[in-house]
Amino acid sequence: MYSIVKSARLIFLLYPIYANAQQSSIEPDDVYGPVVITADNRNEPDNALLSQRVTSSDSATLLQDVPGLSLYGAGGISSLPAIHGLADDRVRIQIDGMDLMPSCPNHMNSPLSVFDPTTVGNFSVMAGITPVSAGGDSIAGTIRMTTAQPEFATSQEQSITTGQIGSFYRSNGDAHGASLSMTYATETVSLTYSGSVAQSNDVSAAGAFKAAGYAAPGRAWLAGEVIGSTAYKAENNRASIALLNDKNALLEFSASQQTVPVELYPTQRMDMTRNLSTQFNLHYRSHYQWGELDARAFEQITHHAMDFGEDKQFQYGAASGMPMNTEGKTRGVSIEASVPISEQSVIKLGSDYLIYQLNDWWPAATATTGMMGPSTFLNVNDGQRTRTSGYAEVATHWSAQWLTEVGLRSELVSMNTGNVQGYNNMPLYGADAAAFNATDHQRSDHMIDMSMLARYFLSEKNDVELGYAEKNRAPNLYERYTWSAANMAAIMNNFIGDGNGYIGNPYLRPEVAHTISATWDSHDPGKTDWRLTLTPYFTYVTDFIDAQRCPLSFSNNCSAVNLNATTGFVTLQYVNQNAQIYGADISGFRSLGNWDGFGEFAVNGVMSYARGENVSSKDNLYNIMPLNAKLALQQKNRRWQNRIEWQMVAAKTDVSQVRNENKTAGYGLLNFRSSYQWKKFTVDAGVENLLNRFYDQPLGGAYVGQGSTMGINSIPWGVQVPGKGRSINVAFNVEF
Ligand SMILES: [Cu+2]
Repeated sequence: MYSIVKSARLIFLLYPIYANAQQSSIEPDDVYGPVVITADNRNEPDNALLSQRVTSSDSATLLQDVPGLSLYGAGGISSLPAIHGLADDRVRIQIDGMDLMPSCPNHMNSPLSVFDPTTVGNFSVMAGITPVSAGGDSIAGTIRMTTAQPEFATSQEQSITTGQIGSFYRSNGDAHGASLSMTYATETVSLTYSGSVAQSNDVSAAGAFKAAGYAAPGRAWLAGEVIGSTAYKAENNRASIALLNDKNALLEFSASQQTVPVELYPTQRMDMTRNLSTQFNLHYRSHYQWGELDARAFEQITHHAMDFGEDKQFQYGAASGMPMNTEGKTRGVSIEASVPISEQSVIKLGSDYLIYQLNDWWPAATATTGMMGPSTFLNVNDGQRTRTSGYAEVATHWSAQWLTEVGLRSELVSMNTGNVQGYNNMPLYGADAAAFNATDHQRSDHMIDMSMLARYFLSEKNDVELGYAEKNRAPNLYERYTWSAANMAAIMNNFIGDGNGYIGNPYLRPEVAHTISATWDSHDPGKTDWRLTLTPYFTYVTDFIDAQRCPLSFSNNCSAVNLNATTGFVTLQYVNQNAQIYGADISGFRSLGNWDGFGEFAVNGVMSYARGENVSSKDNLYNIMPLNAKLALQQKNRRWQNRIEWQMVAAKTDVSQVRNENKTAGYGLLNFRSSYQWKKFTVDAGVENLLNRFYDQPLGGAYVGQGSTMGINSIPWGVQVPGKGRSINVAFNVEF
């Protein structure tokens, strides 16, 4: 059995390796040094992917050890990755080559959340300076996730049948689940099915962070340490077929679907009561005399429904709940050719076309005219956003020491939406709707991205990299087209989990980020004994989409009290301002060698610092991870691996004042993980938060997980979502 991963690394790496162009073959690691995490290299010292699956059913958490990457808390399986302090839509997320985006006013169904961690084959993270071929309509960086590559039989084997089955249990939240995958393959055809289920109850912090009591009128009792609205249940299915011809051309088609019957959100006023996300992906890749061709067509269809979940008040007078529905559809095609143009250079030419359609509507909750009736509230009506782009990128190996990469990308983002209406035409909704409908909604943004990167190999032990990038992101449909300044409607539009209400702004311009970044990478010649990398960076963003307090001139729903409040939840409107983010990441490892009878020992560590400032308002940017470090000691002999990890996080004191962001205290945590492998059987076990320390997650968001969440300040303000208390985790996996 062999996997085409080795012969076709190009599927997930940035630069193809040309079999017949030895000298000019350029490895992506040479140029961008993306952090690549694979499920296939369990034996590598710093591989954490497989063993991390035991700790979480949230795919994004597999990235938590990547330098410079942090996670915004959300639902149990849908945290949002941030790169150097910039999160969500600012990060380009590609899953098996598909550019996906959430379809929800709270970004509950983020791209990574619709794929289970057990389907992740490989992650590649490009921070800051992203090649234009991997970027577009994003300013922070790119995360590429690929599922396992198709396997084919060798000519001796004729056919193969392989698979694996696994299961896990986590004590905190009584989380459990199972996964299965099966592959049947001949030399030319490979069929794979994979499926998984995962569920959890509400998880608990290490101690009480609010008073015990009924979660909300008519709801069950919640203990003081239980973090309300953290339960979830999800099912994933994926089937794929891949065909490989004798010229090594690959044609693959996959269909995947996730059903989430329920996922509760401690940081949102609403919960996900159903989400059905379906993806179809057709991919072709082939080598020709002139180079390499890669083409793709895909579609994602999302049906999303929200209401108040089991920890939030459901009955508000005559209104039973507040149904909110979203439907999103993304269709995309992309084509890319890589052509060697000289002994030293490869050019990559590509084009993408993407059309995204969105409807977001809230059916009446009462038959009478009032807060929520009798008509349907149209939050985004017939929204459309299309991206058309083309790029060229040249990588050149000038000598054995030195290589460069330059790229240019042109992108046109066009969007439009239909007219809107509130639950009724009373002044609360009528005036805002009329003002929105009176404006022209059509927008076109032409954006030019540029990246330049040089890498110089100073010696066997040292190399340096220096880069500059200019990147653009056009506003999303919610940022431009949500229109109601009524508190109750505005708080339903919130991506970032700060509990505040957000109002769109049709006059937003695209964000333009200028980033300079350098990496100094020092290591032993084989990169096996020790390594130390340091990456300082600086990003200046013009027209950064931040927020201002709801301006009195915008709507009669905006109030002077809201304008000046230094506590409590507030309503905000998106606005273009200038911002800067600077910081540095340090990471490294050192082998401690073989200790008699105990196996190989190694230490590794990562430390990140970031500072984000709004230059226009002199405020701090929201949710910037304070100084933090992780130090781990690992031991490995043939079957056993053990890892003890110490995580240290400083206090978060630079907070966004416009959002009344919560400060958090510093903390330290110990985690322990162990893995035992015997033939085809693997057991992973671990204890998270070994000492059961209480802490507030700096990026956990504002706690709005229980109570009367429909009223902007009908729930306590100032409570941060705490981190989980101790959890004992076990998982097993059998290959066959
Ligand atoms: Cu939602």
